[in-house]
Amino acid sequence: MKEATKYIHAGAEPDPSTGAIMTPIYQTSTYVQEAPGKNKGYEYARSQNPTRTALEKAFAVIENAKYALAFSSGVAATDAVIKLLEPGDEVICGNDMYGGTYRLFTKVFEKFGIKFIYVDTTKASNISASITGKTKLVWLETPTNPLMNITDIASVAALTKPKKILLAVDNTFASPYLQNPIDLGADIVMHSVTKYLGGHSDVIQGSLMMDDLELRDKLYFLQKSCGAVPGPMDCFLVLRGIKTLHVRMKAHCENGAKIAHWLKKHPKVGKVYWPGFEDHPGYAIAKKQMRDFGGMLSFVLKNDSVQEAMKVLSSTKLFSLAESLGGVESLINHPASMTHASIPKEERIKNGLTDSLIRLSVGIEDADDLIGDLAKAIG
Ligand code: P1T
Repeated sequence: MKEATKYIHAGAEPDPSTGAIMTPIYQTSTYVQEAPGKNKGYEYARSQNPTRTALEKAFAVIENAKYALAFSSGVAATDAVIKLLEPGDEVICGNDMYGGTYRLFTKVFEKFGIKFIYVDTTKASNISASITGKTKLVWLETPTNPLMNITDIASVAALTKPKKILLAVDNTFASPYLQNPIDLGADIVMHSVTKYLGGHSDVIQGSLMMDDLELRDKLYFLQKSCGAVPGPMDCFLVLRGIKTLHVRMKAHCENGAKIAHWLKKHPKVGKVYWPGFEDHPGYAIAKKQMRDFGGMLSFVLKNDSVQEAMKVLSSTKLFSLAESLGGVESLINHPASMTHASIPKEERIKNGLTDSLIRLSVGIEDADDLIGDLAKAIG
């Protein structure tokens, strides 16, 4: 099935009771049973909900996975993956990642005896050097948030598979339209559905996709036991969002490329972080494992002044100053004080996330209008 058909028909079956083409919002907490234990496959809405079932089927289809689970947020999905582990287990993860993931790892799970080792995952040798007998999981973000670093998923899978170490990839920045980690050997794909999958900045949600039934069952057990499930209205909104993913992503990529090239030529702009530049260290890998380069990019001003960066951040009109990304409208963000504020300053700076870094989520407005907005703000 070609992409456009896949996104529109993923998980979509007419509703069995009415034929409704869109799966209804089953706004119910429980289901009436014919006799104890005799039911139609739905018992209690924390465990199952038909709107969520339709969405989970769609999630699996769009990531070329056999199974998928929906969670109440991206961090809830990540939380479920880490809960597969036992005290004493070790996780190798990237040194550039969403601040909330870092906070979950360091502030919540470390105290339960799980050890996180942060390395530059763009070099597979850094991962192999950190593997011990206790390593149970490698957690990758690619492209990373916010520095747009690229890791070769297939090379990392070649390291983890023979050692039976789980490989999970946070595919939020790419979206399934640009990259399918399961096809490259990952065991679990995670999405902050809040972003490109929802696509309209109106939902907080997360998902996990996987091929292995035993792994699915363990994660389903955690989903229903810990209870971080999305409501049916949110599932409906995401079912609707997915239908236009391919159309939106094409526009995000086109606008992202135009703005990245424009910024690169701007006399006041310093480094631009975008994997579509031929001189980006991850360009060749991005070209191999992604279908295009996406709508996320970061940059610093040439004079690297935090004060000047703050002026830009508060001067744009079409780019709204806000956390989050992946919606149809453009956003501008200051990672150091906003999305990545929970990472200690020394850690951030050591890994290249400076106080003057500006991150853009390029939306699907007219590119010339977006460039005009940035031109005025940069001056
Ligand atoms: O916000 P939530 O749906 O819980 O997803 C968390 C998350 C996980 N992974 C990545 C790569 C993310 O970017 C996020 C959320 N990020 C932002 C809110 C942000 O502005 O970067």
